[in-house]
Amino acid sequence: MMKAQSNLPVDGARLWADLMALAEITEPGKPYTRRSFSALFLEGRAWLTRRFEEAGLTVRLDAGGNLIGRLEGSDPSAGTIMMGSHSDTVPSGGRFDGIAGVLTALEALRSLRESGKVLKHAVEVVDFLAEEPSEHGLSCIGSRAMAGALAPEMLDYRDGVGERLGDAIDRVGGKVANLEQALRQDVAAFFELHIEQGIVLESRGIDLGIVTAIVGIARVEIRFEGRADHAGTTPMDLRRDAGAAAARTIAFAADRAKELAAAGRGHFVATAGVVELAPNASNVVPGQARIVFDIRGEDQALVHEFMAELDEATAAIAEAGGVARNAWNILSDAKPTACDPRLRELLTQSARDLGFSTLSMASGAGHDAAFVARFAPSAMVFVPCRDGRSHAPEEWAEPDAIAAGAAAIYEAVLRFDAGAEQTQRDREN
Ligand code: HGY
Ligand code: MN
Ligand code: MN
Repeated sequence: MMKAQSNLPVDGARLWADLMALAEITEPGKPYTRRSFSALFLEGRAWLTRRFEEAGLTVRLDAGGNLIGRLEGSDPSAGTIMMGSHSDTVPSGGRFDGIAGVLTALEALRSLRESGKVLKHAVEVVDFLAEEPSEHGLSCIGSRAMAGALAPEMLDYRDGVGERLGDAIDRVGGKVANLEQALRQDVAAFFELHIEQGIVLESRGIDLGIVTAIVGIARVEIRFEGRADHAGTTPMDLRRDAGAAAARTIAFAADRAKELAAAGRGHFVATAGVVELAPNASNVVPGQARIVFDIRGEDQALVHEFMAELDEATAAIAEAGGVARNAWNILSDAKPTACDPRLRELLTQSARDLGFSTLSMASGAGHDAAFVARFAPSAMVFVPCRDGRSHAPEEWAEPDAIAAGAAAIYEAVLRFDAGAEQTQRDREN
């Protein structure tokens, strides 16, 4: 268990109060749910805006719909140190996934301002829009926009009620007509705190994780078209059962992914998190089936090998089942991302000098840092979460652990700023 530290440079109690207050803004009876683009999400954004303003930050929304709080530095040529994560949740998710990263960044900035220290760099806290897969089927929407990776065709993805993603971004304050304004050339470093969403740190009694790499994530949508028929009168050998094709596909993927996960080629996982049948009635042979796979790996070649096998298997399953595979859509295919070695070292040293143990580890979860890393050196610090549970209301992290992570980021920001000065002096000598 983390040993509580009293002399941290951040206010852990204030940070915890923020976390619990934002957790209150959730769908009643379905904790904790604050889906991107929803009215509740906007209520959470309004709360964050007030907290950013109370902390003395200048606040804006960029063209990608990202909420940004900023504290200017003493040297405009030094650029910006950015921190942040996301405030949206999965359905019935947790109170810490993403939210801890936004609020620890806010706490670090508040503490920095209250300390009277003025950094050379400007410092920002960012709440990235829609990190979780939105109802349109896309994740990391705001950080993709900032990285110039929000492709025009993605803006036409529609949600369950037919709203275009581009219209949704505009509706929450972005401006897709001027997406290029979201691009950043000024970010010198990015730090993201996140709960681990796994069990490694807690099970090994380590205080903080320093992330080496973030897995690449591909999402594939598959549709089968059979024929809806009476479930009682249609002979088995005449059925064109789209549901049976989906079931065979999911079983194939689960077995094959388990084999590849043990192949010694780094972290590898795959799951069918979305399975829809139509007309979805117990006494009707399913005429349609829709599956969305989430496939992740540290080794992108392995992800692509698995996708090729899945493509082949589903074509054979469709053929054998007398159904058509009428959609094979690669919704997204983000490559694995290495975290910046220098920032990792800064985080590790900062954590250790504050008295915390650290472990270098990969991230099986995707994060906004994976897109920020396309335009700025990026690093992540993980905080243990109880039983490794996440994406569930049971998600929990200890107040002291969150405060430790905030302190490590605070310290790493100071050292980066000072280090830049040192590097500057080295360059000049
Ligand atoms: O799915 C993920 O890895 C992240 O929580 N969006
Ligand atoms: Mn998540
Ligand atoms: Mn997250």
